[in-house]
Amino acid sequence: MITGVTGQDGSYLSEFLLEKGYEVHGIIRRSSVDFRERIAHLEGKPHFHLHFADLGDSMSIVKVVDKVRPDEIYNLAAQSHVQVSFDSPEFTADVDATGVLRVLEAVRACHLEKTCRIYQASTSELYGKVEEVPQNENTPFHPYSPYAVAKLYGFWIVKEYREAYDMFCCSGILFNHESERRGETFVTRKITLAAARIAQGLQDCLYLGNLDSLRDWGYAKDYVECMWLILQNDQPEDFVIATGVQHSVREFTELAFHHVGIELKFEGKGIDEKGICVKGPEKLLGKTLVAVSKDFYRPTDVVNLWGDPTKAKAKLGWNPSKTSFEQLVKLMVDADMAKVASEGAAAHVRINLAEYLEKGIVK
Ligand code: NAP
Ligand code: F7E
Repeated sequence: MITGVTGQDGSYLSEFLLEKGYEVHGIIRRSSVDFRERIAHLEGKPHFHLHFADLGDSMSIVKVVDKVRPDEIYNLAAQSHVQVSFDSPEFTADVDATGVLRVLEAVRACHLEKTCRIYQASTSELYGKVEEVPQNENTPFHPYSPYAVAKLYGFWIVKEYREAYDMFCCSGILFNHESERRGETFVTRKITLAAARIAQGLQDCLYLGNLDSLRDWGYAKDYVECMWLILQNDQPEDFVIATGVQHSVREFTELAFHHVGIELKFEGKGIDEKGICVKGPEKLLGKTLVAVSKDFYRPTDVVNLWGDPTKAKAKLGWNPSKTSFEQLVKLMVDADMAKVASEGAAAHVRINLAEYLEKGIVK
């Protein structure tokens, strides 16, 4: 059973488990629209089932757990956007903190605590205002957003149920992982989509926040394998999942534009920094293609995430170097170049929305 099945990770994990011969039961929320872009290609497959439930509604979770009686639960559902958690802190706490408790209690209510293994989608955001670089399983937590504080509760309640009730429940402390299916307002996807649009003449400028922020970015498809490996381990344990390689938002931006044939030169500092086109199509030469907007700064920002995946490598045999940073950026840019080229008129609605997002009118 996968909560958050319609999300980036849920869609890749579904494919991974179906490939392994699993019967996959996904949880979806009721929505006024009935198109689930990331899993549309899986709907209708004989071993893929969907159920309505909401992490804010414990009865709905109990009912699905009782009906499905899962051997494994992957709790991926969350309000996962850090900046949005400053705007909706209470909702974020309800889903990302209490929601985890609801899943654990549903398993107990259905008397599955001795048979059902539970994976909790924990996060490098727990390290927040970092106290050590790079971060491993023993690094102290210092959450630095309403999202991270909620996820910290999720982490500790999983640990508590493991010890109090001897349940096989574990947290994967995953560092940022991206893909062509990443939500369009996370920084990597925002950049690759904008690079594709600018290259194809559909957008003038990309507005970003803190260009100095450092992240350890991996490929989501590689990371879902680790979620499964964590539940196949002999013991219930928590693991850091990361590549062990760190880059800045500025470096990601330079590389993404490079892949669409545009070389950027960054000039200025802080809010006045600009990425100017120094090589590329004639009409873009000398133009500011990247600018900084204070709309994308956060009240508190996490700026130095860098994971140490030694334990996952040694105990799970997981390979953190399967997809390099360069390959990740390229595959995301290639996918967005193709998407922008093929969507034509349909892409227009998205483009307008993206412009609103860029200018901070909608966050
Ligand atoms: P995502 O694309 O934002 O997907 C989130 C999923 O949660 C969606 O399926 C969403 O459903 C669902 N959801 C939200 N609120 C819900 C509710 N109240 N009840 C039921 N479902 C709900 O996130 P992701 O990138 O795949 O991340 C998966 C998980 O890993 C999240 O818990 C995230 O916090 C965590 N995480 C992510 C990263 C990363 O870099 N991607 C790193 C560390 C941890 P709708 O489609 O209906 O909105
Ligand atoms: O920001 C900076 C921003 O929103 C990365 C979630 O999956 O990973 C994700 O959270 C960095 C931050 O991801 C913009 O300030 C600059 O320092 O892509 P992001 P995130 O906040 O790291 C963790 C591990 C999770 O658990 C979360 O669920 O980039 N940044 N300019 C920007 N960020 C955004 N979104 N937009 C900008 O324009």
